[in-house]
Amino acid sequence: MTETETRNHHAGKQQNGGAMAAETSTVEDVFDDTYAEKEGPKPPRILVWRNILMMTLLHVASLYGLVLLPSASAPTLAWTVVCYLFSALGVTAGAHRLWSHRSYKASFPLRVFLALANSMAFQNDIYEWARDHRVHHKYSETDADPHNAKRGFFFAHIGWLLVRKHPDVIEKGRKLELTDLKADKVVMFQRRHYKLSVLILCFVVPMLVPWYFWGESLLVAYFVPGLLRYTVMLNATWLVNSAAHIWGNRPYDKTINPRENAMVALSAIGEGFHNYHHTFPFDYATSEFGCKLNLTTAFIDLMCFMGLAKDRKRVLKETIAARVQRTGDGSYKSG
Ligand code: ST9
Ligand code: ZN
Ligand code: ZN
Repeated sequence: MTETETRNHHAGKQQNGGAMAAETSTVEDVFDDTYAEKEGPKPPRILVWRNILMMTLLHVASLYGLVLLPSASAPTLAWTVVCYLFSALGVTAGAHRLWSHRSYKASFPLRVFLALANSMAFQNDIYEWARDHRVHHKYSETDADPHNAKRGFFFAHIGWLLVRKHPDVIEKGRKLELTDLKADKVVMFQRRHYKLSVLILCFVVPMLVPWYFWGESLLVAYFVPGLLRYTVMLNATWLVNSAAHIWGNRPYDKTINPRENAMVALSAIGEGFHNYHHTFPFDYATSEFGCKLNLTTAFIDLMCFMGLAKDRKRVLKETIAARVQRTGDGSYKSG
């Protein structure tokens, strides 16, 4: 980003995010243009060998899962898709749109459902996920962003989980207002019992269901709906941080890195409209176009229809149009 672009970036955020967020956002997810990266050399990169080893093993085991895929029965394949979608919703509708951004309200039973789904996703507990995600929005593409995409595709994708965090992530994260998360009994219960819930929901349940109900071999049941599903879902999530911060159009704000990326939206069940999302982080649909390529929005709508959720926040059409005119890159298409 050039200096002029950086200034525009900040100006764009101040004019839009600042004013609008004061009215519509109840959490600290709006870009903070007062933060400046520290001068001088960057802190050394400290590798975390345990994570490097575990992630390598997981990906190698998932390749074996791919080899076993042709020998999985049809119900096992269907179950793999169910586990993928269930765990993905725990991240998209749960940790992301509900707990990080408070873009809608969810009843107690729905929060329990989403917390269980979130444990199946094994992406850190909801509290930690939401805290990291709020720093990601507030200090996007700076040293205080946990997966700062300026450090390249690999770092934004998986590298950030393999090294110690930049001290600014922790320093800024500690100053965030997180009382809403601390006050949510479901979030704190999941945090207290996180390891056990992951063991049961991410590994044991996906494996035992096909074995018990339709006689799938334990080998296939462990490697396909278990490990392969988990790895694909992780990579689909990480693509939002890597690909959707690098490739795609910027119809809403050309001064920020996040992009509209349809492929990412598809695999991440609606989370690839990332230029829109970083421009209007409090919108429950994370996209201007509702349910289009956006299963998560359809799910939240269904929950509202069933009386389990309410108060979906949305951005006015006129506000979007004005923003497109002011800061868009000219690629905007309606619908
Ligand atoms: C995973 C997460 O994959 C993926 C998140 C992706 C986010 C995507 C967002 C995109 C939008 C949404 C799209 C959804 C799409 C979904 C599609 C689904 C198909 N603030 O952490 P430590 C404190 S996880 C304040 O050890 P190190 C911390 O509390 C995968 N404080 O830092 C602690 O304090 P204390 C599985 C913070 O040592 C201290 O600092 N999990 C913050 O640098 C040290 O914390 C893994 O692989 C903060 N932000 O280690 C594990 N951060 O001591 C990965 C930290 O007082 N994690 N603190 O308790 C780790 O092993 C480590 O965190 C580390 C850093 C090695 C990465
Ligand atoms: Zn982002
Ligand atoms: Zn977000």
